[in-house]
Formats: sequence, C-alpha cells, structure tokens
Amino acid sequence: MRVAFLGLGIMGHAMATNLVKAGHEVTVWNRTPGKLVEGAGIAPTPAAAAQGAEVVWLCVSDTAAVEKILFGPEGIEQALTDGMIIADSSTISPSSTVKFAERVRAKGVAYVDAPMTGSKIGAANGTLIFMVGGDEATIDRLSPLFAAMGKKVFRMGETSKGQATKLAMNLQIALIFEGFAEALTLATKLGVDSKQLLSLIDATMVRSGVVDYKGPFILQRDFTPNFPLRLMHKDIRLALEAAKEARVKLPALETVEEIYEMATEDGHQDLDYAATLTLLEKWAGIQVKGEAA
Ligand code: NA7
Repeated sequence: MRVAFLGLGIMGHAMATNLVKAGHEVTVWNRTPGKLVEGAGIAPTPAAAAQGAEVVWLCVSDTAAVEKILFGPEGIEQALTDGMIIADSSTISPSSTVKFAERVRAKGVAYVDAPMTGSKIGAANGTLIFMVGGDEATIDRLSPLFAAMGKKVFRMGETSKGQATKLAMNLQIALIFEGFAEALTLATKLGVDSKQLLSLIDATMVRSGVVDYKGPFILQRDFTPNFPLRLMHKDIRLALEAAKEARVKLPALETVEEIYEMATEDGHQDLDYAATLTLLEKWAGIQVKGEAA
C-alpha cells in the first residue's frame, strides 16, 4: 500500500521501518528534519507526504501535535482525498479524536485510532498489540499494515474507543508499577533482598507483565527510556481529563499523577517511567539494589 508515515520517534521510526520491510511504498515526514527510514521517501511537510497516499499513519507525541499535523498550515487536510484512511497510533484524547474524525469524514476520509502497546522492543520486532477504534471495513483494509507492525489487533468499537482503551490500559500500568515500586522501597528499607523478593513475586499471583519487564532494569539501575516518563505522565493526564469529562473519580491515579509531577520537577522526564522509583527511594533514604541496601 502507499503509506505516508508521520512521526519518527522511538515508536514511529521502528513502525515505518517494518512497513518498508513488508514491501509497502512508504513516504515519511518528521518535524525535526534529518531522521531517515531506509527504503522510504522523505517529504518536507505532512501535506506533501500525504499527497497520493492511500493511508496516512500518524505516531506523534500528543493531541496538539496530531491536530497540527492534520489541520495546521502544512497539515494534511489540504491533501485529503475521498477514500483515504487516516490511522493514528499516537496516544491522544478520545474526545478530540471524535472531533478530528468528524472533520475529515466530511471529505470522505475514514479515521481509525490505533494506539498500541508493546514498547520500543515490540515496535522493533513488529510484535505490537493494537487497540483499534473505527469501522470494520476500514480496519479490514488496514490489515496488511497492522500485520507488518504488530502481532494482534483488538477491535474496541467505533472511532475513539481505541484511545479510550489505551488510557484504561496505561492507567493500570502506572498503578501496577507504582505498587511494585512502593513494595521494593519498603522491602529494601526493612532489609529484604530485592532479588529474592523478585523471585518470590515471580512464583506467586503478584506476578505481572509490568514487574517481569521492569524488574531486571531496576536491579541494574537502568532507566534509559523504553517508555519515557513524560509520555506516561501525558497518558495519566489524558486519563484524568477523560475521567473528568465522564464524571468518573480516579483517586489512586490522581495521587500517582503528583508523583510524576515531582519526578518531572526532579528532571526525570526523559528517563523511563520506572525512574519514578527514585523519588520513593529519595524519601525513604535508600536505594533498591540486587542485594539489600
Ligand atoms: P517520541 O520518541 O517522543 O517521539 C515523538 C514524535 O512526535 C517525534 O517524531 C516528534 O518529532 C513528534 N512530535 C512531537 N511534537 C510534535 C509536534 N508538535 N508536531 C509534530 N511532530 C511532533 O515518542 P514515541 O515514538 O515513543 O511515542 C509516540 C506516541 O506513541 C506517543 O503518543 C506515545 O504516547 C505513544 P521530533 O523528532 O521531536 O521533531
């Protein structure tokens, strides 16, 4: 398929690379010039990338970035043609997604929200899991592209339900990780060996994918970003905004949001979100290690 891929960050670069590898005709654009994808064409603006594309795939930071790419001065709106599909893998506001979809639908363009999970490793290996909102026929047309970038597509309902699902998923990741980090902090302060605690977690119902994934990085004190803290913070805020709009109260997430706020004040925004642990460590006066501190 002829695909315009907009946004070559940690996730987007790997996703576009996998589209090229699968034989699709890809043109890329990135806000900061200089990022390349081997085998793909480069366009100077979003509108130029979208020219003649069957599908425009977005993967950028936030709602404002998506809005600008769609409707800004060099945005794709001017290049939209009947029958085109816009797929958005950025994690953004569900209610804004509804508005964006309505605006492009007036031009005969279908809009699918397709946020994903699987982190940097899943994007590189083409094993992402997509949670998708949109009409069935449009999602069917995108099947070859999903297959090139991921291993599973969950159809969550109409446009915006992918985003709503993603916020519900990341809410859980943030809270599960916070539970793990608080447990590690308390256990370390009380003299428990963290490696031994991890072995125990692994053998019990406390085990989780989040702990499996983050545990080894923490023991090595490796906070290089697989999922940057600033993006998890953005998703927590999006979830709280969506909750406010829907009159839902999320007390635990509100508290965790404050921890992300403080971690940002400490300058950790570009580290992995696992670096929120370092705040708990600072307050407790300990550091979690492979052996008891
Ligand atoms: P990264 O690695 O932070 O990359 C973000 C990308 O978004 C990158 O290409 C940025 O371009 C681009 N960006 C950011 N702001 C803008 C604006 N205002 N206009 C255009 N492009 C912009 O994020 P990931 O790849 O890890 O994640 C992408 C999304 O998937 C995000 O929503 C996650 O929550 C899930 P730059 O290179 O900085 O010019």
